[in-house]
Amino acid sequence: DTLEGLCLPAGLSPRKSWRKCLGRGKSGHLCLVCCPRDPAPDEAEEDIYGVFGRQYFTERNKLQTSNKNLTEERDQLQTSYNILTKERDQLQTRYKTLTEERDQLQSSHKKLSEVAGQLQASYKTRTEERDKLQRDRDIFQRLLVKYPNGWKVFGNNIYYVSTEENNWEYANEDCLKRGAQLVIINNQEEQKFLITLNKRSWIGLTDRETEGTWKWVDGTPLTTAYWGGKEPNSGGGIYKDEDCAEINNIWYSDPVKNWNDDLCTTQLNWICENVIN
Ligand SMILES: [Ca+2]
Ligand SMILES: [Ca+2]
Ligand SMILES: [Ca+2]
Repeated sequence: DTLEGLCLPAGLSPRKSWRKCLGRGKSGHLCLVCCPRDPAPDEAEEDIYGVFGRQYFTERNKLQTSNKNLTEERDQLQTSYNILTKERDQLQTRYKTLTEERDQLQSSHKKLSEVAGQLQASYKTRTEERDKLQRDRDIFQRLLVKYPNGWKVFGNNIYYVSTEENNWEYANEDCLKRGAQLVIINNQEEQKFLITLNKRSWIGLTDRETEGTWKWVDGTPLTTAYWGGKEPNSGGGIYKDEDCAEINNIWYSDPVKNWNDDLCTTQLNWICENVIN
């Protein structure tokens, strides 16, 4: 089928040509004369494998190019994947750090809230204390005007110890003149306070109306008493009819057992009491 010859392609060196005869026509053989170009291995192969070889090599070249492209794409994807993996790891680290920071902030916020709550409570207490002190100051300022000298405050009451001595009736009248009354002892705390005044004194208690039935000057009956020894003894048969009560810290040293009933004409100091309002 083939016949070797010589061909001269433009600008290239002379080379062997070859031809391929496709078949017999009316006027003889129908052949293709081919001249190889410079130097192409594929075409050299084509020289060997012919037209069908060309299709094969074209396809192969396409596949090789495609493979090369795919390899490049794979490498790019691999690089991208590596970068993305790295970024994901960084983001995970960042997320972890942020989560820890958030937890710390939440913890901090909780502590600060507690401190704020304590401060608010403290502030409220201080404000209440201040208001009470202001009220007390106002009360004492009024008391200073109303009760100049010789009056002493205990709880919500104010007390006056006389400087002179006189009988129970005089003492009672004197307290009324001072806008007060002879002291009524309502509880043990008040009893103990009166002892600190350290004066044998009349108190506002009497059984003048009915012997043995002791009443305070405001008409209320005696419920809790602090009699000393065997008092009240109404004179114990020696003195008659002791109807007025006194605090007697001379005879009795127990601060909650020192009342005595005495003759109402006895000359003693006395204690007046008034309620602060
Ligand atoms: Ca009282
Ligand atoms: Ca009596
Ligand atoms: Ca007595």
